[in-house]
Amino acid sequence: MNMLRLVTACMAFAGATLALAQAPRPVVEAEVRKVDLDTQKITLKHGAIPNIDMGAMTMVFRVSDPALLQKAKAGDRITFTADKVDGVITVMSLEPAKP
Ligand SMILES: [Cu+2]
Repeated sequence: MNMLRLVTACMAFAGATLALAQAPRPVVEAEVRKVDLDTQKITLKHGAIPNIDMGAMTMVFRVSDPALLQKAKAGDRITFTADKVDGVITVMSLEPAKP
């Protein structure tokens, strides 16, 4: 194995290790704008989501579990985590904001 190949292999291994050791997803604050039970989507006015490089905005999210939609209604303040699942930004967890 030449040196370049060895270095490349080492970097690939380090990358895989980093992905496995990924920190927990950051918890983000948001205000619920709309909950759509038919399409299982939720519209959030959210703060920055650093793990997916997203700034604050209002947008529609898919949810990882339809049960999450039962925890919130329009106007609620919540905290949530989001990640890309199969390339689609998805709400992974959702809780009412602590007062
Ligand atoms: Cu967004």
